Amino acid sequence: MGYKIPGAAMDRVSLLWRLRRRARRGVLCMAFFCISMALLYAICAENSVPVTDAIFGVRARTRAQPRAHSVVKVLRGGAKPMYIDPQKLPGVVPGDPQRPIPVLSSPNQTRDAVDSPAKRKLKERDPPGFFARLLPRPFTRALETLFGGRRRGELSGRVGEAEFFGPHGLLGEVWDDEMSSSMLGSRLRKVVQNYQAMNKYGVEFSGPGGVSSRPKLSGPKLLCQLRDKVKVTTLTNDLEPFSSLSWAVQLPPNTLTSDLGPYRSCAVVSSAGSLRNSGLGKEIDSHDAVLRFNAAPTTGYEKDVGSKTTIRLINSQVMASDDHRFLSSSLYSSGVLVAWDPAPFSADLTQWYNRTDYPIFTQYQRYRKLHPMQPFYILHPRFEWQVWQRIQDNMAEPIQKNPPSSGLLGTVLMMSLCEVVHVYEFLPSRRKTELCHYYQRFHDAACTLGAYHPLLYEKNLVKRMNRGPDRDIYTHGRVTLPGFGKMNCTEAAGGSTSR
Ligand code: NCC
Repeated sequence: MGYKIPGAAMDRVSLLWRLRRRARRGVLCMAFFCISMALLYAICAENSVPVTDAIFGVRARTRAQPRAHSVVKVLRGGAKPMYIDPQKLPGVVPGDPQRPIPVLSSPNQTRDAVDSPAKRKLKERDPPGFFARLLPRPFTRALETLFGGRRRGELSGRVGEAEFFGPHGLLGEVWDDEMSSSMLGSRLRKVVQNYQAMNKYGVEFSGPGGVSSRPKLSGPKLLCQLRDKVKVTTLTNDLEPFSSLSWAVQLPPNTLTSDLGPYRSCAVVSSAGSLRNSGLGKEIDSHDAVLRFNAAPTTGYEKDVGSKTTIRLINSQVMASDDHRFLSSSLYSSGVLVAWDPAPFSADLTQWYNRTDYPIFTQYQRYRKLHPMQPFYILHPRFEWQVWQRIQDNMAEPIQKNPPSSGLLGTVLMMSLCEVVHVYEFLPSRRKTELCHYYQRFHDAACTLGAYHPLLYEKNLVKRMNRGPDRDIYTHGRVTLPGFGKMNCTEAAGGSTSR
């Protein structure tokens, strides 16, 4: 006689079986849902930033981004934020001080003569796999997203950031002065190209730049061009339309260059993450004047960045955003303040005054009431566009039609006040890292390579103008530039290309 399952037990077994079946279906549905979401993300995300920016404007998007995490502030209207596991950071790249640093670019090499090392590396990179070539791009992207291939290099797309910044990264050992947007990964490249096409400030440009046939000037000639064509100037209280406004008295009567300097030696301290563990603090403080940017602190970072701050150059976003507590934070209340805001290319002051990117003038007035004795200047927008023009004239491709970063503006400002200027970690040293700032913990290649600002090209220009050896860049992230007052431009005009 066979064993009979009693009715109640039978019910329980079938109930269990049904529950298990439902659970399995549930898991399958969830998996299907996750895969569809990942596919959707992979297909849409690549275009979402430029499209949102084009339709609603950069500020609308940045405002809409969550404020809780500082990573959203990586780029002034730049690329999508990314989150990276700090454990996966390439971190400090150990360098051998005894090893000669290969000179990756020489002042007079022409673009066509040789491919740059970065470009060569790009060409040598593994071709895409067989399956990757068969599958349409959205599917390969989806697979990358699903299996984590994009997590590290979200902004640079095809090329992970580790490949840019690591020991064998595309950035090489010392910045290559022919870096171009084609070397960026697909995502960052798209953001950059988007800004190259967008023209928010009405840039009108006709110069030798933007084409590969433009003349490539020697370092000394570039320096003299910069000196002759760029005038560092700030707003004064006698300038229209300010002179007729009730608060004009708050503006200084003289320009910054007539009030400050000359200094013998100056340091410009970028905010780059590669300043961490640099031990450069003492060296930086040994300069007669030190310029820092935006919200970059010194307290707690003295060993790496020093403690002296003579001038702080701040963008209008810092003045306006609640996060920075511009009016109340002690970070801003010592030294000389210099502020700037992107203005129309025409540098028409009335137009700019009526439509600033951020409320620079309202904040300026409030701050001046609280700190009437602190010197506080506002850069004339003509200056930012003159610097932009120098970059564009000397590049082989059209650059972003947005003002240069505070980094280059501050460097040129110091060149007009000092005999010699050392710029730290603007051109990344052997410590190069995707860590955005030395004082924050978020990672984004765009901080170093640019998105909104034409930072990539700014760095090309600075590399060409550098008078110091490549070793200084490699070990200290240090660039040496002569002050405008110390330049011998008759020699440069005679065609001298020597260092
Ligand atoms: O990041 P930021 O710059 O304040 O850095 C100051 C200057 O240091 C150089 N830098 C920085 C980081 C890095 N990894 N490499 C670098 O070479 C750059 O030259 C940079 O200009 C700016 O230029 O004003 C900028 O300001 C920030 C931001 O507004 C402030 O940090 C305040 O939060 C911009 N980020 C955003 O707008 C979201 C940044 O794009 C440019």
